[in-house]
Amino acid sequence: MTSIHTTCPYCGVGCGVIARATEDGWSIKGDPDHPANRGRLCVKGSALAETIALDGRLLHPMVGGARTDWGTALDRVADGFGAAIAEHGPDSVAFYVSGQLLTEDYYVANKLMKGFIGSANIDTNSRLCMSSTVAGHIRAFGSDTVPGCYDDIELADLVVLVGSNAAWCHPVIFQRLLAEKTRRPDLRIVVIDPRRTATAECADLHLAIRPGSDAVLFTGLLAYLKGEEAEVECGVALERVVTFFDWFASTEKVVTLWSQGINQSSSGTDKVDAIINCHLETGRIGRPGMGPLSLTGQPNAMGGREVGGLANMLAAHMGFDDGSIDRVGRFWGAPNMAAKPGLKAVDLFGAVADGRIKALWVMATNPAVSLPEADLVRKAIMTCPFVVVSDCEADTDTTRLAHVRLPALAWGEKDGTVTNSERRISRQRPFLPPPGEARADWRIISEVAGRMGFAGSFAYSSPADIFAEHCRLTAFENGGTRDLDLAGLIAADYRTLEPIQWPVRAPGEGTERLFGDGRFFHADGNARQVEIAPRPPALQPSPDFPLILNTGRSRDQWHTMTRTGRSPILAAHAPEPTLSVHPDDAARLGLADNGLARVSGIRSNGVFRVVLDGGQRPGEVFAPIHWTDRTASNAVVGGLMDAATDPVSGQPELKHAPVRVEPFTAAWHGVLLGRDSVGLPRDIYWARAAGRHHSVWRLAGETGEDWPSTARSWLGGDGEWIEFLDPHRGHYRAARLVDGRLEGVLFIFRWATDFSPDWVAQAFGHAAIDGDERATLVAGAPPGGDRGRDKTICSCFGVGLAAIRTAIRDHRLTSVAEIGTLLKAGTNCGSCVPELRVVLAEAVRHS
Ligand SMILES: Nc1nc2c(c(=O)[nH]1)N[C@H]1C(S)=C(S)[C@@H](COP(=O)(O)OP(=O)(O)OC[C@H]3O[C@@H](n4cnc5c(=O)[nH]c(N)nc54)[C@H](O)[C@@H]3O)O[C@H]1N2
Ligand SMILES: Nc1nc2c(c(=O)[nH]1)N[C@H]1C(S)=C(S)[C@@H](COP(=O)(O)OP(=O)(O)OC[C@H]3O[C@@H](n4cnc5c(=O)[nH]c(N)nc54)[C@H](O)[C@@H]3O)O[C@H]1N2
Ligand code: SF4
Ligand SMILES: [Mo]
Repeated sequence: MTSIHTTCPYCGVGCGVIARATEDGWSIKGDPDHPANRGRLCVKGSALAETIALDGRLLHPMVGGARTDWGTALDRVADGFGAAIAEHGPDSVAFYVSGQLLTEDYYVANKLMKGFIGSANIDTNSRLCMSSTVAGHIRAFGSDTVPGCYDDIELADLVVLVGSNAAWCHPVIFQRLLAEKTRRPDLRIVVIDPRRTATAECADLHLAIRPGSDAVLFTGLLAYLKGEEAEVECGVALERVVTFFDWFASTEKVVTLWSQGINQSSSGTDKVDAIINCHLETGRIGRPGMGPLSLTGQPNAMGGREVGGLANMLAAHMGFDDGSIDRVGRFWGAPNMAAKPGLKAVDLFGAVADGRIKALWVMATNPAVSLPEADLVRKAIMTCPFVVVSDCEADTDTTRLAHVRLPALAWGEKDGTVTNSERRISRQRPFLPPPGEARADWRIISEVAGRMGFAGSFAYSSPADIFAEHCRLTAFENGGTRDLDLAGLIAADYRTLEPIQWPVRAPGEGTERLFGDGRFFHADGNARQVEIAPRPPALQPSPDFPLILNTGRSRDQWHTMTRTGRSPILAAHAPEPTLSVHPDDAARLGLADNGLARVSGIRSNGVFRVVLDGGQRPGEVFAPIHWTDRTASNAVVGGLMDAATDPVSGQPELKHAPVRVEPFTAAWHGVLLGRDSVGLPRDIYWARAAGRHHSVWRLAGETGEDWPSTARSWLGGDGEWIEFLDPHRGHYRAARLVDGRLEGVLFIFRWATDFSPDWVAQAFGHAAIDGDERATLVAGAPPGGDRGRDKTICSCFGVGLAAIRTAIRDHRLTSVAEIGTLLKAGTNCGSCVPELRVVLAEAVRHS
């Protein structure tokens, strides 16, 4: 039986997984020998096998919407870039790449742009993600170094999570923390986040600070640690702040974890340094159980930093000083070394918009959704004379805008390395054959380089070749002057490479921690405490836009859903784009729980399902980032965000936008189940979620419709129709069958409802619908049962909220462990444990 050891393609925890062939597909399990997860997986990792089907994949090169062969497509790309460079110079072209590329892909893209095209206009979506941390590290340490490791989290006596919802976004690290807390209840957890998140639910102390005030808090902490007077106005009662300061001051083993609540800010670099200052002041860095530890988002955010994927870094953790440019140029034998940093993501798309960029190549990212001012970004891409997109998916909001689409290998097919948040390099190994004509990104880029006249320097035959070259560059004239040194991996057997933490100066010798010896990478060998003057977010609420929109992640989806969106298991937790609103705000604004709201930003608007959430601060609403024009009528939060950036890092302020929220008053509500894409208009509300053999659309509209004809335009006209119309109550139900097979159903109600026709969903799995079943298709209720939609809490075992509440009540359950014993909920991946704790606590409050 085949079994392949590889690495999860989602978050920066970098869990090892084992893929095994089974009779009917693949099983994905946690790798017990991988040091990041020791066998654990979260719900996204556990559901990977559901995401490897080929429907929706881009399988052939496409030029101008028509399928073509690779030779033609690659010529077209090389010509398009070559012509722009010849006419307008190297800075008239740009690559926009991604932390979801493998290190080898990333290395080749960077080398082509910075050494051979002769521009540094290559930037990455990590600009939106980790760039403030990179800049903060460099200012403090003289290098972009993560000093510690995951084991420190378990060795600490105080773990502070700032702007991190690790329970949902780095679930396996969070589970390691909770397991240690169970073993050692004295271990304290502090969470600093304006929202009461699943992470905050598990904390000993939650500081629900005013958004953007982290630097006030941490400069206050620094003053406290120095014994100075501190004034700390951050929207939290002083005694809670003092408790945090006391705990921090009096605990030697402190680890501070942070993520996007810190980075995605117009003062993110300062916030990072405000945190690091407190660790430098107390000398708590690089020793077991202590240190600042940034949690990286994407599977290879770190690898991208290592090769120089950011426009302001050159390669192998070297910058744009003359010595480095000369050194890298000699190593590459490069004819056209870039002499200065290139455009950072937001500016890069600004240059696309104003016509300075004539040719753009986007790889492994979806900027039409994920950049701030996403509507302007779309317009910019549409006006760019030549746009290439490499992606695994055929139809994304970005691939739609491309002149040339290039099919890339996806996870399970591609082969290379990634680096996780603790500097650990792991292999991603293929276990599936390349589908269609898809190719590895490194190969696509190398072939374009060859066609541009650089064949000799891009003659790679495997990712192992590229990795060895990357390792040699990190070691080249290093002599201990640079943190990133992979000398010990140059001759390693790539095939069997075991997970290892850099620097690896000699074979087999990884590095758990740096800086424990007090030596840093500034010229004088010291670290720097950067003086911070806290600044508020760029835009504040105004009478027109009185609320603050905060954005981030949902538990079971990944970014723009191109992979997770295929899984019915993952869709169950949050099938619609939500807006979390404090009940007092909702009452004031006339919003109902489970109703709809229109959110208007300065440039754009969207429609979201309202969720009342007492864990929101009044005046602030929260929306997840996952919905696109492919999965919802109008819920791209990127369009609502402003493009204010951090002056040092260039990272945009993606956690803070002034908005207005109003009820979206629906005249009707509906549920549609169908097999393929259906032709829904964008002036109604809809959101699509994956089902087993179909998709489910939830619908609502502001004006009435002629249902029989509307149903035909949405579901397709031909075939056999079964219909039920009750004009008096405003109900309409219809099913369309073709050759006895169910193709689609539509249910319309006048009132918002939890209606979930699960019995109809099953009918999509049947080859033909028999007489008895036909009668149930347009029934308003299941053949004798419960009609409500239950919120899924445990995705692994499909356990819903109602069942958990009933079990707690009927069996007088008092712990998460007891719920697990009875219902299995929470016993596989553990991602839902924080939610189970909330349900338990509520049940206790109400009993
Ligand atoms: N399920 C899931 N997991 C993921 C991803 C995913 O798409 N889905 N994506 C991965 C990626 S690329 C990334 S970058 C990480 C992101 O991981 P996280 O950063 O943990 O996730 P986010 O939800 O973006 O934001 C974290 C928190 O920042 C808080 N926040 C907002 N403003 C402030 C503020 O001013 N101060 C503080 N202290 N907090 C604030 C938000 O309320 C939010 O709870 O997740 C990774 N893991
Ligand atoms: N408002 C707001 N906006 C945000 C954020 C936020 O918190 N709030 N977070 C930001 C952050 S931290 C991030 S990381 C970004 C993420 O945003 P994006 O990077 O835009 O989102 P993804 O959906 O991950 O896009 C990855 C694309 O690459 C494709 N892909 C996957 N693997 C490969 C591969 O190997 N090769 C190729 N060629 N293609 C591949 C996928 O099919 C998908 O289309 O969003 C940012 N935008
Ligand atoms: S925590 Fe979950 S998403 Fe992140 S790497 Fe591990 S299994 Fe994958
Ligand atoms: Mo990210």
